[in-house]
Amino acid sequence: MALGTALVYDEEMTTYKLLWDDPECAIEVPERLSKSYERLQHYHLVERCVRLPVREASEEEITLVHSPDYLDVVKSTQTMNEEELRTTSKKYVAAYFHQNSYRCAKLSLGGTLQLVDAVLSGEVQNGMALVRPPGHHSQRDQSNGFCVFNNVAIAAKYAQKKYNLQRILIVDWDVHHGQGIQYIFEDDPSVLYFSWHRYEHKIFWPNLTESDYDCVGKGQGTGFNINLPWNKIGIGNADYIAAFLHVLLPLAFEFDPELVLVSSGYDSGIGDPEGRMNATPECFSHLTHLLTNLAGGKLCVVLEGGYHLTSLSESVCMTVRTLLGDAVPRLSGDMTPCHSALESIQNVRTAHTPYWQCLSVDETKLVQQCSTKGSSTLELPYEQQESADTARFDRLIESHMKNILSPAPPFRTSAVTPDGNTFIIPAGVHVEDQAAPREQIDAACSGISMSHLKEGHLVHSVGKMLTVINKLVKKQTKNAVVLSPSTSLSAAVALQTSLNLGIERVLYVHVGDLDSERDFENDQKTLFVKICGDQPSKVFSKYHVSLKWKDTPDESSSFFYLVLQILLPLAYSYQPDFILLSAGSNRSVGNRDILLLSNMLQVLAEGCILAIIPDTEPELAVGISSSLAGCSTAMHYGPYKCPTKECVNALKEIQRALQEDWRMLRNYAA
Ligand code: Q9C
Ligand code: ZN
Repeated sequence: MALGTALVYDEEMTTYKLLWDDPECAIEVPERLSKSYERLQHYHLVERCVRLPVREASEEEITLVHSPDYLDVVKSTQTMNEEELRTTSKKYVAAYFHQNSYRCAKLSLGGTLQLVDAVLSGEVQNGMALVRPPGHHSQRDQSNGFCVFNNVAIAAKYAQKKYNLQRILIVDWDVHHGQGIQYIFEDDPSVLYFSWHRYEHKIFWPNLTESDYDCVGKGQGTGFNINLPWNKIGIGNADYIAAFLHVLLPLAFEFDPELVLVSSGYDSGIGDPEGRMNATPECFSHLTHLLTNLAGGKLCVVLEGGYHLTSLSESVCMTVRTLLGDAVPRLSGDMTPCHSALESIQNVRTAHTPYWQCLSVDETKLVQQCSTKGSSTLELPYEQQESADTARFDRLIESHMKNILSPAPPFRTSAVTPDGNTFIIPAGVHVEDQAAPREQIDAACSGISMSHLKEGHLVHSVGKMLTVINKLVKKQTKNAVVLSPSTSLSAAVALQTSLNLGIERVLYVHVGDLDSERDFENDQKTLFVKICGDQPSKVFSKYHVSLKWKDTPDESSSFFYLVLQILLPLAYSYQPDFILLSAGSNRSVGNRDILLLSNMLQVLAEGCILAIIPDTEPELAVGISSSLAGCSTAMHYGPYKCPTKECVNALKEIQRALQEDWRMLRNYAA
């Protein structure tokens, strides 16, 4: 049975604030926390989580990262008057202290460590710590950027020490560079740190040379620090997803972490006065879901920045909802990464090519960096923009959320099983027992060569599948798994039926041999991708692609590469309404690869997936149905290895042929 999601929150962390006038610090307010929590209550998300109490971090924990002298300074602020607090605050950059700062900083860190303990002890699957003060800017002996103790960095050290972890991934999606985390781990290969950040060629705070893409780590840690600087404001959903698919995730899969920590700032979201970026709240659902396939789903999300209260709180809700396993909303907007984002993506990929196999196998890639360096200083047009209109974004985000949040269907997952064989399906999955009437089956099969349809059990399977497809279309069930005696045939019927029912865009992914190949040319209503081990890769049309994929036979898999570099970019570009995933015979990929695929594809089509599995493979059906039911995030898909050059170069051809049509395939600007 699935483990739960933890939530750490204590209103005591709202008991410190800025006491004097300082425009730089004025945005870091207690309401950031209380409003986020209120919103979680509003969506009934709090009651679905396992509440964890906060605790004070110990001095020993604080000094895992900070100097005893700095600890003494922070401690001394407890008894200071306002004048003394001001003087101490001025010693640091963009920092402020209050008499309760020390207590709250201990709770903020202690709360983070509570979350790490709950996840690593197996008490919960994942969770979020809603804490302040934030952490990622603070350094060994200094406060910085509203941060007092470096919560996430200390959490990583704590997890290494207490649980003997060898590999931890830190994902910092805050809009600022977490330079504090970088400094702490830059020579340490056991912690892979990824940060994207507003940079604008160094004109944006904290204005550091070492925030650029060419800062890849030092000594033993070379290659384990990934900086993705954004050189323009207005970076949005397509850019963030492209950064995940083309930079973070391939390296993260190759790294194969045992724990993922997120420095989760929402100042990278729309409306934020600091970030001025465009990512909508549901983008954070996507980012979260894409990370659940790492580290067996052990994911600790820890609040950092986020200063537009509506954007912040809706994005927090999206994150928690996704941790709980709810369906991921569709991403709105045109999925075309902008030129500046692609430049940054290209540059960081090139900078890291020497250190990561999955980048270096890519021979055809441009080896040059884009010349964005040095052009810096005088690009100031963004500073002249009118200041962000907070109220306008309030209304915009509120109406947007009403549009994208559809009610959960009565059933999450339905299953069609061979008669008398229901026991293999996990608890909570609804087993369909109503077959559609024979006339409907015949109508659904017209035009499809159905020589085997005389077989009674196939008729029965197709009949029940039709009932399930009707439920999918009517939003009575979110997704479904069908055990079929002939998956090619069932998939053909499912495709035709879904189109007849008015679905506009179907993504149809078939793994293995297909009994009869239909003609998909110019049928914009279907994007068909076939993955097989023996026929060469081929682009029949932009809507019909055949991919050759074969791993060298051993325990590890490189399938993540195909999913990240081809399938998800295609799918994000196409924006399907419905996904058909079928497994045929003679497959060249393993069952856990198919599970990874079905888990990853759930970021599309609001999770509306129909998986068709041979009825001779109940283990696969069990895996898929628990993945679809949102209760197998604990799956570990590794170990991983890199694909062969032959595979990669074949995929490269496909990527090149299709990237004008399907823009998320692009990972360079030139
Ligand atoms: N005009 C966090 O998000 N001010 N800290 C920058 C730029 C400091 C942000 C001024 C921003 C600190 C956790
Ligand atoms: Zn920030």
